[in-house]
Amino acid sequence: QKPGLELAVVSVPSYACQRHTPLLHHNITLTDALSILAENAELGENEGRGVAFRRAAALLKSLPQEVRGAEQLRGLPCLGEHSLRVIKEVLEDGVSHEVETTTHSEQFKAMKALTGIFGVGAKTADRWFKEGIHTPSDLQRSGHTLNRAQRAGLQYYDELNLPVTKSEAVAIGQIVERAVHAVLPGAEITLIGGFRRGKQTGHDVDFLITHPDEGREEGLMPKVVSWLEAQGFLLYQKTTGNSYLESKEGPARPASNMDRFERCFSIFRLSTDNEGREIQTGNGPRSWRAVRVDLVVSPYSQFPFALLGWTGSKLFERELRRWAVHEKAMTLSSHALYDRKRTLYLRASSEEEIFAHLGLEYIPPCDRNA
Ligand code: DCP
Ligand code: MG
Repeated sequence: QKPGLELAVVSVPSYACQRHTPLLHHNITLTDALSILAENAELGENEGRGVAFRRAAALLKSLPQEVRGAEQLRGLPCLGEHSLRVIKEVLEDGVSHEVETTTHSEQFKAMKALTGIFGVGAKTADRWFKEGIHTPSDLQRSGHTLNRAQRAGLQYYDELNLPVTKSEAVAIGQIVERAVHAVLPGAEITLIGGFRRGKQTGHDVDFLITHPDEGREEGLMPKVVSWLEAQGFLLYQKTTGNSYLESKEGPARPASNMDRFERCFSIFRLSTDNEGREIQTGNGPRSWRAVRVDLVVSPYSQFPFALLGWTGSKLFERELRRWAVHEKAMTLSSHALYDRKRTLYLRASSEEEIFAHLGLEYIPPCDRNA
């Protein structure tokens, strides 16, 4: 063994929620390759395969050094046979044949382009692909009947695929704050999702809204939306009510990973005058852009769970839930934490307390970039 080749790692824990995963890490080439394969699996609705590639990539993101040879991977968890094969190929040849084939495949390119339309999922995209629709323009010409979300997605396609910058997120935050305070003074607004983890860009901007007097937040969203609409800030919105209390399954046995908070999926019209950024359209440049914004309202007592559940990353969330079930016999959702052995709900007034309940070291948002 040449000195320096051995990674300075004694043992790496196997759940991503046990590790610190910073935004900037040392193995981008490898994680980019694995992410392409994960994405391809997800687009093909092969969730298990997607998760396996995501877990392997997350493991590499948490390593303190660059991996230079396959021998450095000995003893590390989360690296399945397929991921290892890809990693070795990239280490030896600089590229992986499978990754190259994937990125150049018509199907992958078309599925990415079509699911890049707001309101279009893998199932719909696949059906269209099989009809010979490969691009948003093909879809436009096809004369297919689209729902309201998809029509907006097509109309603002280019802009919505432009990364949202941190300063745009801050500007949106100021608008959201004005709207929320106009209809409910004292409400608290928190930037969540990727921006809370320290990302400098995102595909959307996510906000969590709550009020210290539990109950005051009920029915808040329609009022916020009316205010925003009246001020001309919304290009599209769809609000769904809170269905947590009516849901029969209860927080201990959520039917899916989707939470049941009052929520608004929207597209904001954001002025770009202060950004020095002009948006090019078919009708020439203009001084505003479309931005995807998600608003979520949580009752105060559920706020730490909502905050933890909405900060991500998606894999980090998945790993937290998996840890809770398999290692602690607990069920974690964005609403609550339930201890199945003691048959009781565990209260928490901060994210730190939830990690403590789960027997995990606290991982700050900036280290949840798994
Ligand atoms: N989330 C989740 N399950 C959902 C929706 C969201 O667990 N069905 C959580 C995990 C995400 C966070 O909410 O990290 C926000 O979702 P995004 O899709 O906006 O993801 P990010 O904000 O992490 O990334 P991006 O920069 O692409 O917006
Ligand atoms: Mg986001």
